[in-house]
Amino acid sequence: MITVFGEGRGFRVVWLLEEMGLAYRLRDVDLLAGVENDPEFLAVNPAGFIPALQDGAVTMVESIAIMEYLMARYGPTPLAPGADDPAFPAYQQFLHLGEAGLAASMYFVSGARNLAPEAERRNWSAGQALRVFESRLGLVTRQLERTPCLAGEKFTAADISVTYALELARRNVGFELDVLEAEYVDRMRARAAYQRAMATCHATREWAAKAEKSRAIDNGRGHGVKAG
Ligand SMILES: N[C@@H](CCC(=O)N[C@@H](CS)C(=O)NCC(=O)O)C(=O)O
Repeated sequence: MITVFGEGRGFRVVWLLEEMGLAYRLRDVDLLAGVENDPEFLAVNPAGFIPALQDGAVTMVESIAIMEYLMARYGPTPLAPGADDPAFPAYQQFLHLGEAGLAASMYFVSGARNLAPEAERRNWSAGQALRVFESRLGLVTRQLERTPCLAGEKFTAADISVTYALELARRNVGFELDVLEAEYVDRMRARAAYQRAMATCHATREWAAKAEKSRAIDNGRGHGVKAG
């Protein structure tokens, strides 16, 4: 049985598992309660971050690497176009840009805005992370002007990667997506596998509901937004 430890970016993994129709179980990890109080999880990932995956003798971290592992081991799947597919380069690029360019940057903006002491909320590094996020988002928008999904006509794991990042930005710092980006996220949310993943991921559901309530607070494209 495949076990996914923790939500957060673990939502990507659960969504992918639902798209692929693979059996799994989700094991909650409560970061706010302190991972030091969860020795079973620390035995799986001594570094204490989520998500982690266990699949028989395999233990892995890094949500994008986990998705690549699952698609390679249990594929082939149209979620991962092959190297000879014309969609492959865009697929690879956006699969990784979703974490390395978008979610990783936004994670630190969110930390500064929501967790840092008041005087450090608009520190230089948080500003830099926001600028990195926005410049990479520009590539997403340019691609969506051309095609409905990031690798072209067809939905792939690159869309799972990037959708998570856009939802993170919207939920955690009230980042205002433009019309094209917001319509894209709506299309992704309409997928049956996304909805099954949401039904499984109770912490993600609660996070989304809380963010929805405080959506009123924004000043446009992430500049001057208040902590959500
Ligand atoms: N690049 C990693 C990021 C993992 C990550 O930062 N996870 C967050 C929650 S979504 C976390 O566990 N933060 C606590 C920590 O890093 O100690 C991935 O894609 O899995």
